[in-house]
Amino acid sequence: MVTGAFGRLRGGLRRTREVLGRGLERLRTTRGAEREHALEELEQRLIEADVGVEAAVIIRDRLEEYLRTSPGPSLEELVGVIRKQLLDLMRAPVPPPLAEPEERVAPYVVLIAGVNGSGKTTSLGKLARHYAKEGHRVMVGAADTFRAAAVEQLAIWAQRAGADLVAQKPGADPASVAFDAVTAAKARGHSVVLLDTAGRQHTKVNLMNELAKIRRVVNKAHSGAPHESLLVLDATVGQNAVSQARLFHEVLELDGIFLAKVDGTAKGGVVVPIIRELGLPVRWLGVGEGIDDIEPFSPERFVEAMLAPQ
Ligand SMILES: Nc1nc2c(ncn2[C@@H]2O[C@H](COP(=O)(O)OP(=O)(O)OP(=O)(O)O)[C@@H](O)[C@H]2O)c(=O)[nH]1
Ligand SMILES: [Mg+2]
Repeated sequence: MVTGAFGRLRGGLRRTREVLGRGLERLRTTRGAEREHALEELEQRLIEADVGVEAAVIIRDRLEEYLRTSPGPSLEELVGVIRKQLLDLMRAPVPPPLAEPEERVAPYVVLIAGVNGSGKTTSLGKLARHYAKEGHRVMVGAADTFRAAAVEQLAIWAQRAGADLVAQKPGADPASVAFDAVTAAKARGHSVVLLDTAGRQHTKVNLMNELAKIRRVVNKAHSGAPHESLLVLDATVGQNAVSQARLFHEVLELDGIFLAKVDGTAKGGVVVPIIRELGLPVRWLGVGEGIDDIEPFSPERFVEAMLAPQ
């Protein structure tokens, strides 16, 4: 794991942590009607951190119950109550973790999708570097043929990561590029293929169908592929990420989420409704614009970063 990644994750969740910390402090130091008010406020703060209304109400109820039996709690105790609740909420039934790229399935193909500007290309660059560092030979396919600049941007990331690139002219059929990339990777012995796609609004049916086509064609190039369809979500959009994920999931049968831009948002709590309401695993967190600003998702580390003081 990247040194300092936890620091960056904590840095990213600083605003969420401060907001919750202040709420808990008020809860600890008040009594009676004022405490009632502090509970209301904390519930509101949780909703603002985008954990979802359902989770916010569950956590509030649990805190209320705790305060009834322990009217003078320490801050640590209150943090402990929220920590346990958040972890329980994130342990909702989620499909088991996927197999990591294995020799047996090589090349392991990852299809990357998402709305415009969510962070797809950057996140792909981070994944390319991650897999290259693990000793994989990585091929990158430029299936975003929509803008000429998209290929150039991807080529830079591929070079930084030490990955090879397959691209065609702007305007080419994205499914054909994806097919070429997977076929070339098979022929040249790459063990991981990462496919970049153009940003698309989840409400545009024809663009969503194009993704389904890429998926089908990739499967023709290599049976079992794509082994992983990853949706890149921008954490700063909060709850809207959940509806995006729902529609992409319908078309792509997603295997997981790459939650980008967790740094600098107070909406990091959105991982809770993503896991709970969609039953999709969050696989990765993007915690900055650099190639090493990636962190595998772990509920424990995430909750720790969200709550731990100092
Ligand atoms: N702070 C921060 N910025 C990020 C992160 N990931 C991506 N970005 C920034 O988000 C912006 C968009 O990133 P791209 O990777 O180009 O997004 P995209 O989804 O490929 O965009 P399109 O291909 O145009 O749809 C860039 O300015 C990135 O630097 C992250 O984890 N943290
Ligand atoms: Mg892009």
